[in-house]
Amino acid sequence: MATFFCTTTINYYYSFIFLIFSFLIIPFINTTSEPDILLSFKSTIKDPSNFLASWSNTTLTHHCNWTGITCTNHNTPSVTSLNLQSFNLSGELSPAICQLFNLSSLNLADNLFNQPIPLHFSECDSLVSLNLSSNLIWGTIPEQISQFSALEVIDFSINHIEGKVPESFGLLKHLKVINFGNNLLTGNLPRVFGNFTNLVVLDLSENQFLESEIPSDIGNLGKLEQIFLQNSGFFGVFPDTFLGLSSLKVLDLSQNNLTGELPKNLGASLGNLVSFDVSSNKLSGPFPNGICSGKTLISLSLHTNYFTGLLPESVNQCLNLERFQVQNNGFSGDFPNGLWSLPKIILIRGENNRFSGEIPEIISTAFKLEQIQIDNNSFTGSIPKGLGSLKSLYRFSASNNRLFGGIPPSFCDSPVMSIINLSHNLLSGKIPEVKKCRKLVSLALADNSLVGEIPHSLGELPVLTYLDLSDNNLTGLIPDELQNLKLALFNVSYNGLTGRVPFLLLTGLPASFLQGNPGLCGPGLPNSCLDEGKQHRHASLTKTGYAFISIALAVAMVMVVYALLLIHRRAKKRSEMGVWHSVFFYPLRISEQDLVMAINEKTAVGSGGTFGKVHIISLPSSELIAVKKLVNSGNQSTKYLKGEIKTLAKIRHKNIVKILGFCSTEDSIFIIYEYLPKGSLGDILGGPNFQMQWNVRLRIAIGVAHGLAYLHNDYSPNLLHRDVKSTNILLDADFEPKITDFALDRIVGDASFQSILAFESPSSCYVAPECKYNKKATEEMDVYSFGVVLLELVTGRQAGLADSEELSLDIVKWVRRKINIANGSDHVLDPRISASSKQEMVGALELGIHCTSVMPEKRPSMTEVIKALQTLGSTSSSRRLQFTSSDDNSLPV
Ligand SMILES: *[C@@H]1O[C@H](CO)[C@@H](O)[C@H](O)[C@H]1NC(C)=O
Ligand SMILES: *[C@@H]1O[C@H](CO)[C@@H](O)[C@H](O)[C@H]1NC(C)=O
Ligand SMILES: *[C@@H]1O[C@H](CO)[C@@H](O)[C@H](O)[C@H]1NC(C)=O
Ligand SMILES: *[C@@H]1O[C@H](CO)[C@@H](O)[C@H](O)[C@H]1NC(C)=O
Ligand SMILES: *[C@@H]1O[C@H](CO)[C@@H](O)[C@H](O)[C@H]1NC(C)=O
Ligand SMILES: *[C@@H]1O[C@H](CO)[C@@H](O)[C@H](O)[C@H]1NC(C)=O
Ligand SMILES: *[C@@H]1O[C@H](CO)[C@@H](O)[C@H](O)[C@H]1NC(C)=O
Ligand SMILES: *[C@@H]1O[C@H](CO)[C@@H](O)[C@H](O)[C@H]1NC(C)=O
Ligand SMILES: CC(=O)N[C@H]1CO[C@H](CO)[C@@H](O)[C@@H]1O
Repeated sequence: MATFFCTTTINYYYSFIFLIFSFLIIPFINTTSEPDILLSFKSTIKDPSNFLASWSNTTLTHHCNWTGITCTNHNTPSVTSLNLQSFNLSGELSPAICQLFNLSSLNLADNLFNQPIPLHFSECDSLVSLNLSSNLIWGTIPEQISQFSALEVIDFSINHIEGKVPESFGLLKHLKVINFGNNLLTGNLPRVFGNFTNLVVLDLSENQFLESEIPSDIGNLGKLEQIFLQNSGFFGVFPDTFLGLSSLKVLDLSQNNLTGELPKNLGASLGNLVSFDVSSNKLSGPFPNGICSGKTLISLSLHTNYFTGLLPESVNQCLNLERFQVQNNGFSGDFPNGLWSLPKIILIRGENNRFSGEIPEIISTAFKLEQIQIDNNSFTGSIPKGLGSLKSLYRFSASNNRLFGGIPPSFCDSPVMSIINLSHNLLSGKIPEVKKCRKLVSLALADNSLVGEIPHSLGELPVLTYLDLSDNNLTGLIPDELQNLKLALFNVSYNGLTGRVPFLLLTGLPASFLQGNPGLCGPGLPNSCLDEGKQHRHASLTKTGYAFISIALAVAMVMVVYALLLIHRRAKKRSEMGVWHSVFFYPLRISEQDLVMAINEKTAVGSGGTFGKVHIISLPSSELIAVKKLVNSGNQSTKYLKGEIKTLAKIRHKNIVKILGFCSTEDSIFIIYEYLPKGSLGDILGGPNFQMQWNVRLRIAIGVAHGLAYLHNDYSPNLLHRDVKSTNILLDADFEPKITDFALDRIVGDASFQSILAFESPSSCYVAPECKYNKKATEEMDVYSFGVVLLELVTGRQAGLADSEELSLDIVKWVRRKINIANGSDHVLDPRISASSKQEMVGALELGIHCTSVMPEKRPSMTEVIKALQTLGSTSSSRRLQFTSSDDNSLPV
């Protein structure tokens, strides 16, 4: 405080006065009342949503009753805990709070504090727990972290903390919970973890830039219950010392670079383990002998009462185990047999290894099992009949093994079963009738030796969406009942099926694969069902005399008439089924039926947009159109839908793709766009020989910016694009960009839009970081996405692509790291472009960084972007890239 007032005033006299003055106020501050301390803390905080409204000296509420505050139960109550989690707060964290002498817990998690680690909180003498998780904390962990020597709980997870963990961290000996998960820590971990003898939870997960062996001294921590080190660049072996972790319940070492075998006695020493995950590493060798060993456990599950106390120690292994995940490694040898019958086991994943062994019948006693995935191994034996008694099982996938024998009739008895994959095995016999699994979504039995007919009962499963029965020896007709399903995939290729293909399976609504069944007939197939009659006639002609000609002709006529009637009736049925609404804003000579028939796998192009594939269709006039099929969630009335699409279709701007028309039914909406021959910028960027001059790239950037600015400002109503990315930027023959897939939220509805986006691109690097906090879409979010595209143009890299040296998938982080490590832009600019364009590229890079600022309010508007891009082309004054963390301290570098 004193030094704060002692600025370098020239006049000593005033300094002296100030000095005396500040000595006077120190004792005053020390005795400040708790409400005043809290108000002073509040005064530097931004609280846009007014969550702290109750913090006020004008109300009569006692400060212990203010939002987020907990006090002691004394007659003079005093603040012990401050919980301001998820209040949307930002601004400055003032040290004033440390004057609350009894404050032991401070939780500021899930806010927007944007600053380095607040070391001044180490002045809070009683503080035991500090939670700053999910903020925008940046910078390194300073040596002075040791000042927090009283802390027991430190949670700095989900921030942007970078750099090495300093040795001095080891001085925080009282720590019980360490959580630095989801940050940007780098380098090797210091050997200080043995210091934390009280540690219960250790989380260093999701620090992809760490490069460290697992500190073996963690194994000395007898109280440790949870270890989370997943996806953090750990290499080397699984430490032997972990065998000493007798309290351990959760161990997650997945998605690292661990090698070698697991220690031999692993099972025996992890008796309390609930969750074991070493998936996606490079571990190898046989699984430790006897982990969750089979025989003893079977007898245990039957005779627990008699055996207690007498059993060898190893029997207690794994009894608490619920989740076992060893997938994506190089393990070999027999799969630990005892796992299949553990009393609490919920999840077993061992796919993509070289395990052998059988799934035992005793699996029927593992009644908590929900999920089994053992695809791509060498399992043998048959599918246990007991599977049907597991009432919680919702996924059983064992494709790509050597399972043989028949599929037991009970295989789909679990009432929650939703995914079954037994493709690529040696299964034989018929497909049993299925009735009980009303939640089955996906059934894959491809590439086995199944015979007999496709069960009609499949048509009664209300949510079956993927059905793959290809590469078997199935015979008979395709059941008409399958038309009742809303299939997305229907594959029966390479069987021995015969007869007419049910009409709705042919019309292109599901992706149908029918080839390799010479006996099938129907429109679009090599055999049309009408021809059957003709062949028949010829055959009879050669065999019989002329006397029968007239009879044969008559028969053929009857058959033709019958077939025509049938088609007519079905077509009628079909048109009754779906009511079509269509509006063309352009003279398109295509009927709705032709349009729907043309939407199939053959016409699908490109990497597929987020909201559905695009199909390129040739009109009879040989013009091409692009059609996008969206799912109609049915929330919008047809009238509303028409209105919305008309609104979008009226947009006329040279950088925005034209909408030519649309059709809709109950299930689907087809939007017809103009066709652009060059495809999307994203496809070109990702192509094998991407080459593009800088002036072309700059023109694309300017065009896209014009298109977005038009949507944001000039078009009425103002629109947001909401899905700007390079695959939504199409190029015409002259490389003039046109943006597509704009404002689809207005068509599918906001809720569907959000959920589709979240499902199809959960961590897309085009999505602005504030989308996590703020569900309401803003112009700034579009600007962020545009900035990502601009960075793609400058670097020549695809936004989400890993390069060989780094794991970073996010181009924004990649660019910032490169610039700060190399202290300049040279390593970021696309080397394929000649040095003469460098200055303009640096300018565009700067703009891209500006647009992708973490703080939305720091981003320029699209209009400003256009100006900046246009002046780039004209000025070539020397600019130097200056970008430090203080310019935009929101993002780590
Ligand atoms: C309430 O606090 C504000 C500043 O925090 C101060 O200006 C005001 O005088 C205080 N009012 C009362 C009644 O204490
Ligand atoms: C907080 O409010 C409750 C009722 O709302 C009251 O009973 C209690 O005495 C208040 N606590 C303090 C410390 O004023
Ligand atoms: C968070 O604050 C922003 C403004 O900074 C506001 O738009 C948003 O609605 C707030 N969110 C919540 C959950 O209050
Ligand atoms: C810190 O707050 C986050 C966010 O609510 C919470 O998930 C986490 O459990 C808290 N950390 C600790 C150690 O309690
Ligand atoms: C704790 O770790 C530090 C290194 O940071 C070391 O100097 C110190 O000796 C260790 N203390 C104990 C008790 O192990
Ligand atoms: C994993 O380790 C191997 C060699 O031990 C190394 O070549 C490779 O780069 C590492 N991969 C990652 C992602 O760290
Ligand atoms: C199958 O597992 C092996 C490892 O055993 C792996 O190399 C291979 O890529 C996997 N195949 C598929 C299709 O995932
Ligand atoms: C299945 O069909 C193939 C070829 O048509 C044949 O070679 C094979 O023996 C058949 N298998 C069974 C089990 O019928
Ligand atoms: C209830 C409680 O712990 N009160 C303490 C708060 O802090 C003051 C000053 O350190 C102590 O004197 C109280 O005992």
